[in-house]
Amino acid sequence: MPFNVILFGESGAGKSSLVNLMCGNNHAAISSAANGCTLDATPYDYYDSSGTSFRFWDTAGLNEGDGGRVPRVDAIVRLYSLIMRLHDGISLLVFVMRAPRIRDASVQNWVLFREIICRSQVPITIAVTGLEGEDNMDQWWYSNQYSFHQQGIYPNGHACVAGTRGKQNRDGTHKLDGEYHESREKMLEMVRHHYLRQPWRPHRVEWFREIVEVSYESRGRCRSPRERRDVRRVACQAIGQLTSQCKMTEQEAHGLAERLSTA
Ligand SMILES: Nc1nc2c(ncn2[C@@H]2O[C@H](COP(=O)(O)OP(=O)(O)O)[C@@H](O)[C@H]2O)c(=O)[nH]1
Ligand SMILES: [Mg+2]
Repeated sequence: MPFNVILFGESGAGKSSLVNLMCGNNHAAISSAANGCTLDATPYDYYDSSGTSFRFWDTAGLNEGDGGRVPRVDAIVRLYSLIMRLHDGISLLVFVMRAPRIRDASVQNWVLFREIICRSQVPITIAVTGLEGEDNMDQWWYSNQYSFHQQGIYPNGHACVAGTRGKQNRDGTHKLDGEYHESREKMLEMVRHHYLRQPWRPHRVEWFREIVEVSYESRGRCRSPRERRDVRRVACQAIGQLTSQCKMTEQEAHGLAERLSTA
């Protein structure tokens, strides 16, 4: 069974480009349009030279929602359904963002995936694209990591890359061929180094359903007082995170929790 690796991030960050870069082909559609072109999650299999198979999931972009406050609920729900669908479990999340700035929506996506959906059980790495102009792409991380830490973003690993080959030269080569090949090695090395050999199984996120039950007490099945306390604690924590860190209103958080439970 291949190990599932999910790439997520805003539209236009370079997710599809990085899937192609790692797989060494052009199977994932790349979009220069603002809306992006990946509507649902698409798997791309890659057989690594180390003998391991990976399944890279190119996902819909999580765009900023109304007023730029929350990631779009639809995109979140789609991603959550994907996670629930992956019965072999998840081995790695790759958060893709475009240099130079961490946008608010990126921070919220990070929190949502790492702390709320995966309960910190799956390693998350960052791939920063758009660094072809740097003399030393890797240096970018060391010059900027402080601002990530300030926002509570502590990735398990990082790769500073160029996800494009750039313009074609007259002889058929491309301007950024060197950076592109270097980036491919860095991305694959990051995946090989950080993926979970024992994938995290999605049924554990069952608790999200419980949030809904707790939100709508009358529908809840019978539980012992202790169980109820535990469920309530987890639910309050999750809804608290959705509201404080993802800047959702309580009503939005409950609405999302309800949609997730049926996704
Ligand atoms: N300059 C530059 N452009 C990139 C880089 N990575 C991707 N792109 C371009 O950014 C646009 C969006 O990329 P895409 O992979 O479709 O982003 P996605 O929406 O996250 O899948 C495309 O025009 C890519 O060619 C990069 O590292 N540098
Ligand atoms: Mg795409």
